[in-house]
Amino acid sequence: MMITRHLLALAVSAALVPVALPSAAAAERARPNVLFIAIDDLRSDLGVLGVKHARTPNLDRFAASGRLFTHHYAVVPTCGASRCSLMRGRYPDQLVQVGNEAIRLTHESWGAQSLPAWWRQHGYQTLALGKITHYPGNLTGRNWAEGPEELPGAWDRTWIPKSPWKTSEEMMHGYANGRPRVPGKSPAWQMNDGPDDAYPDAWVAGDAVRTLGELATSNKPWFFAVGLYKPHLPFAAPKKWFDLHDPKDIAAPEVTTRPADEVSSWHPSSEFRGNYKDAAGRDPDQDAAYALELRRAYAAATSYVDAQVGRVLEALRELRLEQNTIVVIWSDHGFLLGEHAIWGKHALYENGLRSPLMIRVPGMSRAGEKSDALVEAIDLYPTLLELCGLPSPGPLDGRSLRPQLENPAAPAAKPARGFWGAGDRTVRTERWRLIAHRVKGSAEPKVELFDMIADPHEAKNVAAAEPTVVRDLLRSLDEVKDPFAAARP
Ligand SMILES: [Ca+2]
Repeated sequence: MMITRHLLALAVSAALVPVALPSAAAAERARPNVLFIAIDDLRSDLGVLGVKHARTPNLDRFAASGRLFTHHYAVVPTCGASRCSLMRGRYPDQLVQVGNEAIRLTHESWGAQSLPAWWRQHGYQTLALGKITHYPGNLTGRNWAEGPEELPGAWDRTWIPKSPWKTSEEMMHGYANGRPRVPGKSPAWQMNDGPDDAYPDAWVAGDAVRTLGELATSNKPWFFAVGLYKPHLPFAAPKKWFDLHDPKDIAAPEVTTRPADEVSSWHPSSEFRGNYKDAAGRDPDQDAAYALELRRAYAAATSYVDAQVGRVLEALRELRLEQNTIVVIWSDHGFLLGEHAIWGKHALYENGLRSPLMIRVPGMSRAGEKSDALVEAIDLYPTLLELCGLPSPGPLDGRSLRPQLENPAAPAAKPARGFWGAGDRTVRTERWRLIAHRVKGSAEPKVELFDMIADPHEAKNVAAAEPTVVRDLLRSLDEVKDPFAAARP
């Protein structure tokens, strides 16, 4: 099977030289399937990334069969906006696209060119299971009663599993055996001495396995998006996944001090403090034991979601779909577990934006070697266009990762950018991270600059000592459209 062995070469030549293909029908049959697995709030705590306490054998094994991007960055450190950027292949270009309502409130102007809609228009079946856009089930089915579907017309099928949780919101913030979250009262972590299906992700994985079985007999190429919910808060998992993590092995955050107020884009962890409460009233910034409990629970929830990913990948293998399926595993952003005295995302620091991305293309060269190039979530759209041999819907901000898929040493095409709040922007180069924090009523931002090589945990703001670097990086922020332009003085 020349076609499947050399899928990458074929797809690339199809994109560049469409006349070389024998016929449109043959091209459609030759098109690869895409399995896209989205994990929620998973920071780069993987065994394969050298994190000692991590127990992620399935993700590690997958990395050994594809390309792991060690420096992948979300564009916005919150679920809805990060997923919006991925679905568009674009940076946010208006304020609303920096929030969780990004897709629901702006899809009318771009939804027909969204990743699933575009694939669907080009002969793919498109399916979304679980949390893919912001709202689980894409606001269909048992929805949040908040309005119309997020991406109408993009999916042939979009759904959440039938499970003990009554609504998609309960599923997203679910406790064991169908219990919903009570905002402000529920604990931030939970351990249940039961099977994997005590929590929602086992139900998502079960539906994914069944659906792959149906797709295996399809004569149409498919794009199947599987959205898992963990390790998003609450950090919950069956006891067996906690048992993998000896409390002695869990380390404290490296830098726990809050950055200096006068330059800081720091935030007070509202999602964590507003929605969850420790029964004993402990605060993780004041109680080191509680901080370690939370960090262990996050690791356990990560091991739990890793196991569910493993079930889906094993089904793909057993169904003999691997040779014609591109697999992408992605997390929508990172999470700060007490670093900088933040328990949450919603921050432009390294741990808020950096998250795992792995891509496996059948027949790829140098599988298992990592790419250290700086890449962004918006790069996935043009990458998949090229791999699937589809035309581009128009200008995209992302760049295809084909160079890094062919050669893991290929350099980054651009720096990584990030956006948050009502005017904060960041740019990450190989050496620096600059964060420009908007000050209301002033044209001058307050600046944090970290030397990521000398100071990878962002302990020391060196902006005052590096005026030339600051000037150049502030200029580079303006190389892409400012989504906050309308709000600036
Ligand atoms: Ca998320």
